[in-house]
Amino acid sequence: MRMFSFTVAATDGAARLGRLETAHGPVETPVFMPVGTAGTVKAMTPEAVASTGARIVLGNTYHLMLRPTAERVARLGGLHRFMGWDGPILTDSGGYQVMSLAKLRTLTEEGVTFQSHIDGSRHLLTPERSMEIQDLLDATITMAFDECPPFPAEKADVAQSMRRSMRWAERSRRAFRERPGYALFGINQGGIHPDLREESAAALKEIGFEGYAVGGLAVGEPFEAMLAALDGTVPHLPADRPRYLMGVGRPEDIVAAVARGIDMFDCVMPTRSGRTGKAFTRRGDLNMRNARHRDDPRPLDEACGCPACRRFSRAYLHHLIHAEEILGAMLLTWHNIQVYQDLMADLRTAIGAGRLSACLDDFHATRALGDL
Ligand code: PRF
Ligand code: ZN
Repeated sequence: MRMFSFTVAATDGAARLGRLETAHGPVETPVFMPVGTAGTVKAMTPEAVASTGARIVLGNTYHLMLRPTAERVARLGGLHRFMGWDGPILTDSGGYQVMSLAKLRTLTEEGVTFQSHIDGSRHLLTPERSMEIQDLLDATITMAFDECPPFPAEKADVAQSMRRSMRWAERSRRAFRERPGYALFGINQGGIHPDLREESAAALKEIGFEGYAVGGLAVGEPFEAMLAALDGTVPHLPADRPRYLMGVGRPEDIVAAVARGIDMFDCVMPTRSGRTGKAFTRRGDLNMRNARHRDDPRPLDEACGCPACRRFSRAYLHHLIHAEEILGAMLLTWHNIQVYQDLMADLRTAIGAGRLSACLDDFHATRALGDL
């Protein structure tokens, strides 16, 4: 049986080049995990996702418990078989999505009751039920059940919320079914308050997890505040365990967080914005709806090896997006995931060679050139 492990192969300042070993294969870090909320990375086949270099995807407790239900996924052999992805899958625990998507939410010490955004049916999500659902899904990496306070919020409220999340983290650890090659990650909370972040880190370390996530960021606070919160959190997390910054972010957020010691990321940005016509390139972001692309025979990004860039012009992609053709969403999603995976590969190479700061300078200089 393959055991779950994390090894750091090289460091460069606070940044680390690492490797996760899991029941579903290895993952090199720093890593970006495409979001596959409802059992699909939207507009992508699993083969297409893998072709970009992605080795781990994210799934969501909240969406899958409502439809098609965790019990049905389990009867059909688990989420890997169900969605045709045999690599590692990390699932988020549900609380965060309940707060942003569900109706009529009631939060108590026990957990959160809510009404489905799909059919209005009532549900209760607790740390124990979240662990059970993620186990039924056969998640490679299970996330502890937590609560993410809104921003801005009173410090006293953030403290109370964080302490409840730490009690839920303890209940999550107890309810989690241990299996070789599988892992449970705790989630640090505490908003932008360094003392609360440190208290949260100490509580999580005391419980003990295979990895540590930083939650509660990228919820509307300024970029500088997020970086300050990371600086006040990461040094308190165990150096020998993977660190995951949840829901982040834009390429510039990711490079800044990698330089501060974060190993794992997920974000809907490359997939969601791909479906609305936004393309990420090394020289910055392009809105492919814009009329300036309509006669442009050039590829989206000369340096990109994805099918959108190898075979098609900006003019064609502009046309597809304008005509609301499904292929437009597919190609831009593919391209955006490719850009994210190439960025992560560049960061890993740079850390391994001890030249991360040159890589960051290059990243910012290339974006400063702009498009055209
Ligand atoms: N908690 C969980 N999932 C999350 C977050 C969190 O705080 C965030 C915050 N950006 C994104 N996804 N469980
Ligand atoms: Zn491309």
